[in-house]
Amino acid sequence: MNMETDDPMHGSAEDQLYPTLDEDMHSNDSKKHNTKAIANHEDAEEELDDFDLRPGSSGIADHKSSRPLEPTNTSISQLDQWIKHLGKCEPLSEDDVARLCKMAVDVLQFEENVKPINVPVTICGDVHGQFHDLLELFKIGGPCPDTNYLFMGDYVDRGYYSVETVSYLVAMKVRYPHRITILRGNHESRQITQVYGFYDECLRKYGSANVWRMFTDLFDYFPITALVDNKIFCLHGGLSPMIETIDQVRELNRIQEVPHEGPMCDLLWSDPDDRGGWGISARGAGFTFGQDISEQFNHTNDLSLIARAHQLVMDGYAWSHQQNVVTIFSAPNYCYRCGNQAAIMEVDENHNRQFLQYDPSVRPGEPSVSRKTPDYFL
Ligand SMILES: [Mn+2]
Repeated sequence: MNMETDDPMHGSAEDQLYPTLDEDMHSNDSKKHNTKAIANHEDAEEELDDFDLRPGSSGIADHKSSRPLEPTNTSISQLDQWIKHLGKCEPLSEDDVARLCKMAVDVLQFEENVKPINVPVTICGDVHGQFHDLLELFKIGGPCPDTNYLFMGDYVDRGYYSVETVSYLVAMKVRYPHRITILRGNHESRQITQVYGFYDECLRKYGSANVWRMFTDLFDYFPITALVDNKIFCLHGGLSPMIETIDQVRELNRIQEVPHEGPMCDLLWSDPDDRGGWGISARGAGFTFGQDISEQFNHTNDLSLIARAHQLVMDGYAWSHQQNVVTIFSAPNYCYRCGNQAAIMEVDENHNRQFLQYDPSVRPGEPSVSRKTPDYFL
């Protein structure tokens, strides 16, 4: 399978660490800013200082708890209120985002780099700020906490509602910490969000970069991989030439901005490829890896499958490497123009897998659709 030939948007819908200047998802103002920021990589650090990029500058992690946050009646009713508000696609106030992010630090800081997860669980790919489609996802897959969810990153950028999308998922995470897992994608990063939309959206909706600073500080705490019943290794991007065993992932220090290279970068940026071995990625970060690499990794770690997201696939899911790897993409009609279906993968108590595909959410005034018949059993 070659996902690139399937992809009508190849080149403009694929993330780049250092994108070319013909990216077209931005306003003129932000384009000016971004052009300046990325015109010369040597100057990038100077430019970024303008926005006080220092991790921790939001203060959300200044007073971390020494043990996981225990929900109280007060915090539960507060969270339920926020979830209800966000469910109408209305952003929280800046003060409430600060409260939410502080609570989330005290949940996420205690999660492992490789988050253990039990079946049944429903595994989801990129959402990218398409808030109405996220609500559709929960309709198709069943509401949380009745259904357990694992999201594999890329909540922000590209779509118009990154603020509402990430606020909603983080609020759900704090409200139901044992029912939903949110991994980090390559877009959950200070650098990438300044180029692909989340930074500009925060400025537009809040009038300052404070909310962006809080969320990007929070992203440093997101776990980077998950392991479903010791059999399905889940992550945003793919494998790394520096990682042979899952134990090596456990040893990484993940509480930092996504680095430009190295194992943590690769896990969030790499892609499977038809070519064998390791290859240079056109994205400018991570690697491509062949079937030989996936088979070896699954054999070494006694895995049945690598589940990952990160690439647009027209059916919402796509197998590669003779079913050693599956790609799941959960943003239908990506960027509101790619024409792709979205999918999620349910894994039941017996490890049966079932894909549920869906189209863009129906907007007010249009007829609603019911849960689709699954098209695939294994
Ligand atoms: Mn991605």
